[in-house]
Amino acid sequence: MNFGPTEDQKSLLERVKRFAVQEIEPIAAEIDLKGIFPDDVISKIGRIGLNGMIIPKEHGGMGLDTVTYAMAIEELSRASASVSATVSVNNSLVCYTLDKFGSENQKMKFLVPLANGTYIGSFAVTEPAAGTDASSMQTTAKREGDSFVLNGTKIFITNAGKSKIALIFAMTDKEKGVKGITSFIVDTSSKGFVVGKIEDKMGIRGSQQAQIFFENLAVPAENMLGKEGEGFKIAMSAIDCGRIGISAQAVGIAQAALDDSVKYAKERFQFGKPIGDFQAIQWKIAEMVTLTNAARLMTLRAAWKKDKGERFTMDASMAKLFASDVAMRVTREAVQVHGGHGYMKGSNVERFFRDAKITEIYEGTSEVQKIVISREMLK
Ligand code: COS
Repeated sequence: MNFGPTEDQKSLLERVKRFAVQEIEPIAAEIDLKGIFPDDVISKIGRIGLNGMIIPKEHGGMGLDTVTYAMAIEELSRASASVSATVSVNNSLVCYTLDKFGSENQKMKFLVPLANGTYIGSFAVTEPAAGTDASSMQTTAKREGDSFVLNGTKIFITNAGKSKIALIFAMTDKEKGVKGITSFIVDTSSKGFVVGKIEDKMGIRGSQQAQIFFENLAVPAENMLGKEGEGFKIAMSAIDCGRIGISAQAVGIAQAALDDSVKYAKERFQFGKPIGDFQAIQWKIAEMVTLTNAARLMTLRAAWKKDKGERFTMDASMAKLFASDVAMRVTREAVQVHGGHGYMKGSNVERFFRDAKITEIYEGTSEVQKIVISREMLK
């Protein structure tokens, strides 16, 4: 077992860090405040390969393992969780899923441009009446000749309105419940694909989430991903990988909050000395660093199990459950360390605190992670 990064990992992470510091950090507060999707930065991220990190080189990606991917997502998240949300969805939910379940033709046509940064993708499971209970989805896909015709509504879809390719999950046979869900690769410029309201959110305000409507949207049958009725398993498998990305994001947010708190504790003087000289602050810093390191280890271990080809569902859920809780606890303490300054709009820790909350909700709430973990333990 080796806890240190390899030379290759070090060199990639240095490049990602440089990019994050030079290109993302300077705009992070503004994109949050104004709720702007940073098109230029996301395009640059695509051009340097970070949108297809875990995809083999022959399909347009960087061919990295998941451990390295998680480290890179952490690095991006330290600068902006809004940016890393877009990157994580594209890598884990979209590219990984196409790589795992797509045919060679589908990979050449859709995965290559998604992994090499030409396009970004989105992943649409959630509906007004189907969030945690994905099996209750109402979107239907009816076979008509060589096509499936989709009707329905999706909500909270990350990258909607920005993505060229969307993975859409729809009911091809309602009677069969979860076994009646099928997955489709959809060109979002098709007739009948309508992007609705763009959400105004508490955090990750520089990422874009929107509603999508399907109005007799015809999808060629050859764009079915996997087999008919396999959609739920495909979605769950995608989200397993996605949860590693969100854990890494949570670790990055916590690390950024910790870094700012350590700096502030040395600079801020009260009663004639830095506040870091007081045990009240020292204990907070000690707990923050311990929790953040533990969350990182769990995240990297889940990624390592995936890389070894082992079942990693429970590890990904444990990592996300723990890391998202750590992100909340550490950012709450970071605001406390900063006092009134940390409560003001425009302070980094105020943004980190709001960004952290989503990691307990998306790609499966903390309550869902407990269901997944306990089921594995008790089966
Ligand atoms: N990977 C692959 N297959 C999986 C899987 C996984 N992680 N989890 C479940 N499956 C398979 C099961 O093996 C089962 O197939 P078989 O009957 O052939 O064995 C099938 O999927 C149905 O599984 P299950 O009966 O466990 O489904 P449930 O409806 O009971 O699942 C939970 C319940 C809550 C665990 C599930 O619905 C879930 O994770 N929901 C959260 C969804 C989510 O994260 N939503 C966020 C928005 S999407 S980004």
